[in-house]
Amino acid sequence: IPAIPDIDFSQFGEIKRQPLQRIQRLSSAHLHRAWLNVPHVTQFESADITDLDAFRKSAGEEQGIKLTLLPFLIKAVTQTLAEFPRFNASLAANGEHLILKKYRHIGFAADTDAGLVVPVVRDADRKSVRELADECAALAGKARDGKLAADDMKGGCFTISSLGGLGIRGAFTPIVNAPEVAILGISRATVQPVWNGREFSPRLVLPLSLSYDHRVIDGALGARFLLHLVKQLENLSQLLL
Ligand code: CAO
Repeated sequence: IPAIPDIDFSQFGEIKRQPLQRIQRLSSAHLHRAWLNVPHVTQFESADITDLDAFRKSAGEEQGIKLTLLPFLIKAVTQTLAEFPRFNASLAANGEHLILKKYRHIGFAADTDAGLVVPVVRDADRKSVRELADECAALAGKARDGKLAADDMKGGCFTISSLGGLGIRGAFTPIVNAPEVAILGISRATVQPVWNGREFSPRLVLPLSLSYDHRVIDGALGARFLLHLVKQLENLSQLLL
């Protein structure tokens, strides 16, 4: 691709050169590769998580633990992947076949001072929400302390990038974490007036942004995946199975 010209910016004013940290250099190359190789499509949807959030808060209080949305999202994603195996696959390097994975390891993007890392929860489909919460907290702690081992970041099938904790409400277009074929972006849930057929009622609405590799997933499948995910998030008894 045509290179961006190397410019001496000091001709325009004072500058300071800041070397990138190791993780930033690695993720920069990785993201660039994914951006150039994967034809991305992003679809947006929202889920009514009013009931889920009430349950999350009361269960957290009851068990005396900090229960965030992330473990519930992982649970809903693993249940949805079970119905849509193409999202739990990778495209062979020669582009001639799909490799469908029978395991469901879920990565989540974690923001650290050293840069972006993606720890992976192994066999997330076989774990309870409580186990997922404990494991996410442990992995996020290791990430913040710069203590993740290479193995903690390997083998992911699907990634969740949650910016909700930062307070940003707008949807965004996450880059697929290739060789995975899809990634789910989460923004801040907000209370919104939702028409229930008779009146507007205040509901907690969570914005979802799903990016996928259009070589593997077409728009109709993307839409079905998102709608199924919404159904899982909105149906507590199903989600907690
Ligand atoms: N809507 C509303 N509130 C949310 C929310 C959402 N979607 N997501 C999190 N919150 C709340 C949590 O419940 C928590 O509230 P309390 O402090 O009142 O309990 C608060 O926001 C902080 O949550 P958190 O972000 O610390 O926890 P988490 O489990 O949701 O996320 C982690 C953990 C590791 C994903 C997160 O800390 C992080 O690093 N996010 C950034 C990911 C990132 O950089 N993505 C971009 C990658 S591409 O460049």
